[in-house]
Amino acid sequence: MSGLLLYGHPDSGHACKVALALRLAGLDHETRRIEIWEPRETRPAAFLAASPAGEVPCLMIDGAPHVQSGAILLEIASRFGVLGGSDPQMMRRAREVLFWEANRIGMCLPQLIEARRPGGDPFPPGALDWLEGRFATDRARFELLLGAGPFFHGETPGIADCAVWGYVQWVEKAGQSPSPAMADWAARMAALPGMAPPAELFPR
Ligand SMILES: N[C@@H](CCC(=O)N[C@@H](CS)C(=O)NCC(=O)O)C(=O)O
Repeated sequence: MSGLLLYGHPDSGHACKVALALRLAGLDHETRRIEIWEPRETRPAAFLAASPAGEVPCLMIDGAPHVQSGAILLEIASRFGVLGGSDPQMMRRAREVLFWEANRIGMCLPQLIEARRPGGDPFPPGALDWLEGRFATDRARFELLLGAGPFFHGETPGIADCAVWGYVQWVEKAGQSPSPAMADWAARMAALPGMAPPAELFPR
């Protein structure tokens, strides 16, 4: 067994971010699918011991659990010196984009997707309008942060690109439309060697 084991699910953009980072960095790893739509108590004991909240992603590094997608991305970059991790300027950039993503786009897009899931709990009145308003702001900020691109880390993608891609990959599924800059960036991400559909990232 390799030293890296990632627990995740194809419907989790948070888990997809980490899977993509491992693939782009060429880090040998295993993945294990956790059925996040089934009750928590049905999840494997080894996973629940590693991720006490029962959430994915959880990355085991040499047997030690790491949770929270942004923290995991920072750990991968700094520990292995990949995807911007070998350059302090790139790590500063990564932290800025990761915190923005977690607070903004990585908050409203998952909720907009959840609001459309058949069988999901209904959202309170006004919540969808509020989330859509936030996304409109985030879409404009995306362009500002990306700058001249082509990636958030410049000429080659880094952990910031992985973080933003986690949910921007599903912008249409969230009922939103990308800006031209977002659509172009998403197309560049989709063309990266190592990119794979979510179901392939976490096969059954
Ligand atoms: N802030 C966390 C979010 C983790 C999260 O919400 N995971 C969801 C899937 S996207 C999950 O595991 N849900 C199953 C559950 O809570 O039972 C991160 O960035 O990793």
